[in-house]
Amino acid sequence: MQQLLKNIHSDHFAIMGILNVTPDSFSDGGKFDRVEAALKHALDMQAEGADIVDVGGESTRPGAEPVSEEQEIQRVVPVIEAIQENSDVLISVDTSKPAVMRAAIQAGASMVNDVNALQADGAVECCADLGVPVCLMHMKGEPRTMQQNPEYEDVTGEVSGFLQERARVCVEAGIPNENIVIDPGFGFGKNLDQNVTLFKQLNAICKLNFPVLVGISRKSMLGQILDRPVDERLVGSVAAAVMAYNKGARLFRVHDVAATHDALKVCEAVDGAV
Ligand code: 7PJ
Repeated sequence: MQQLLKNIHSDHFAIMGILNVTPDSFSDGGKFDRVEAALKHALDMQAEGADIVDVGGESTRPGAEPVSEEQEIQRVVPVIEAIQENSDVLISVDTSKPAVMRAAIQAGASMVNDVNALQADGAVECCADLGVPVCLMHMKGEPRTMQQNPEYEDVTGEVSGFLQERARVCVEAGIPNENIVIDPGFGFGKNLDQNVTLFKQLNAICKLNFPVLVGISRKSMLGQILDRPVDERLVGSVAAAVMAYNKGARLFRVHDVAATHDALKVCEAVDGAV
């Protein structure tokens, strides 16, 4: 994982394929709930060009109820073990709970992806101790209520300030700079206007000197722009990935790996041309 992060500066990108193992996930609807189906989906995504598979056992969709630590571990650990036994794809765990981080890394994950930017008690110390890369994401509020009228004076300034501060806290706790990835958190406590403004100004986040990961795939901001249901947002999602690449993002958390991979290969080839 560390090597991958070293390689994604300049024009190179990496794709993180989404593997939800929740019964109420954003768009997989629990289809990949069982370990075997999850493993197959992970292998399919790797074949389509995913560098990382992001395994998540807690739904963070707006309005979702929290799950217990034990429940989350029971959901993600068997899936991570199965992937790690059957494939060399890198695995990240999408969680905010230190106990889940620890169990997941022990099972074979090599990165922590936290929508809560390691703000839970003990999370920063846990990741410093585990020695793995972390993705710090901005969210305003908490998933259950975050879409109820979020307000900002300057959305990009606030997101950027927050990410810099979280990165500082991580470095101070012993997580080296090169193990830090940042993410503006599209759709997490942001309305359509705020998401679009933040996207337009994504360069500002990319100037912070950490690799930037974006998660826009199939999100409701695209649904609002396109007026399309979640299963008809492929083209919009790929367009958004291309735009984010052009603004400096290099890590892409997506459902549709093959299509995104093709689009970004074109970006990379053009960007890398003399
Ligand atoms: C994100 C995430 C994101 C990171 C989710 C969904 C909602 N992790 N986990 N960034 N979104 N780092 O996939 O639609 O945007 S869950």
